[in-house]
Amino acid sequence: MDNKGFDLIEVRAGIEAENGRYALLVRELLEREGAFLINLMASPGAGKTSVLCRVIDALKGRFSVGVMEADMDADVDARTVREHGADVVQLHTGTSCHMDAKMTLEGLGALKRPLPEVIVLENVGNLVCPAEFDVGADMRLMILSVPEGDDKPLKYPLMFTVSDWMLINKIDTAAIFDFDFERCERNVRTLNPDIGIFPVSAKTGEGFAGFTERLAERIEETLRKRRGETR
Ligand SMILES: Nc1nc2c(ncn2[C@@H]2O[C@H](COP(=O)(O)OP(=O)(O)O)[C@@H](O)[C@H]2O)c(=O)[nH]1
Ligand SMILES: [Mg+2]
Repeated sequence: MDNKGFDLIEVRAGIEAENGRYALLVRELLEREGAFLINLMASPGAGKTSVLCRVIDALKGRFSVGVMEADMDADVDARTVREHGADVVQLHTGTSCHMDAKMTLEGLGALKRPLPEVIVLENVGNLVCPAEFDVGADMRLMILSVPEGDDKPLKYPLMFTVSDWMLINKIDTAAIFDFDFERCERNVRTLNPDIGIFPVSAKTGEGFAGFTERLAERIEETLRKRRGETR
């Protein structure tokens, strides 16, 4: 007890340290098993599952693909994804609005062995909490959908700051929502100058060929290193 008359314990720091230890275990597992993990994050309804189905279709001829579907309670997305031929586990997070590294490690433990070469974690729909937790993924991929507005990076800066790549989904609706792509990019690049930005439509398929090609190259590069191969 200090002179304020009560104890002050920084629980947040403890949570972060524990999460960091589990994230390290996730990275070691991916390294050992030769797998690439994508942490897919977005608001509810932005198009995570729709994008995921297109990504599975594009990658499944080239890599084995697995999915971890995180949801507070439901399992509709797991069924949709299963129909696209990916090995899938459903993770119920209960009252938690995000996945942390410990839950991710548990999810990886539930996937078939050998682990799929590409594993996508569809995180809980939320732009705040998932941004705060490093789950040990190789890539943080976020989706902003056109109806959410080109000023969303200003409202939820952390998500845009920590992501490696960003998809702007639902570009088929751009005219209706008066979405300004240049303004959006300016807002994002102020926070994260190096972020990769890919405008797509999971509905029409526009933009997916270029995006999935770049994604496959990135995955291949990492997996080659994990297999100890040099180019
Ligand atoms: N117009 C349009 N609708 C989309 C697109 N992508 C997803 N949707 C619709 O948006 C809704 C939410 O998509 P879903 O993939 O379930 O989002 P999630 O909650 O982020 O997983 C569904 O009704 C989809 O059909 C798109 O590119 N264009
Ligand atoms: Mg979904």
